[in-house]
Amino acid sequence: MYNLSLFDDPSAGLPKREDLTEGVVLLRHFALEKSASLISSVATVTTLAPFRHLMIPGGLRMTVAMSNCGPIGWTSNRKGGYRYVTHDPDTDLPWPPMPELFVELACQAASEAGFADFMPDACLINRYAPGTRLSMHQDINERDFNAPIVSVSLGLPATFQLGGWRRQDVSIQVPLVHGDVLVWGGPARLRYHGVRTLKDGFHPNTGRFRINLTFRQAA
Ligand code: MD6
Ligand code: FE
Repeated sequence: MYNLSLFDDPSAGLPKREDLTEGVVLLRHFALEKSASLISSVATVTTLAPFRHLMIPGGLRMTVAMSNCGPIGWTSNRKGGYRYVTHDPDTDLPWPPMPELFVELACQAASEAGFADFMPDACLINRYAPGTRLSMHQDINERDFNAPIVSVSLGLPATFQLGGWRRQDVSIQVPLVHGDVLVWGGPARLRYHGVRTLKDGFHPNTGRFRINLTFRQAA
């Protein structure tokens, strides 16, 4: 079980900023101060656009639950495949607006990592329960691969797998904890990546969940 204690901060002593590979910057605890507000905004957004387990083209359901906010949102179903849409297919309503706090944080993180002028139009919200995982994939549904992706981790810790440009390439394991921000772009933009099976635990801010926000310039 993972429980937060003052005495076992897994990122204690690690650098605040780390270049993991060309184009991937880990900003440790970058979102920590805003984390409580981020989590309450996630609750508001997902009241309007509830978390759901999307079906992938092969007919399987994802174990990770997803929602979106912003002008466009990522979705998938059996027939249409992976794509961005302006309306939530479950409610036929536009996705909830992206909270100002989200935009601010994403732009600050991008700029800190060396990507000026980042302006997200999509925020995908992933929710992991213990036992769930995200298999290795590339993010290829965005229009312009020159824009980075900003990824914010909240709640239970996870191991992020950072792979190469082919699915079978070896990956490095990156531990991500509450408040960490990963900025992902440039030559790394099309690397395979995934999230290993979440371990059980309890986090004071999210309970038995990990929440991940990925900000994209998708349209
Ligand atoms: C996650 N993240 O951390 C899943 N994709 O829950 C992603 O799939 C991801 O963190 C592109 C860029 C950064 C990411
Ligand atoms: Fe991804």
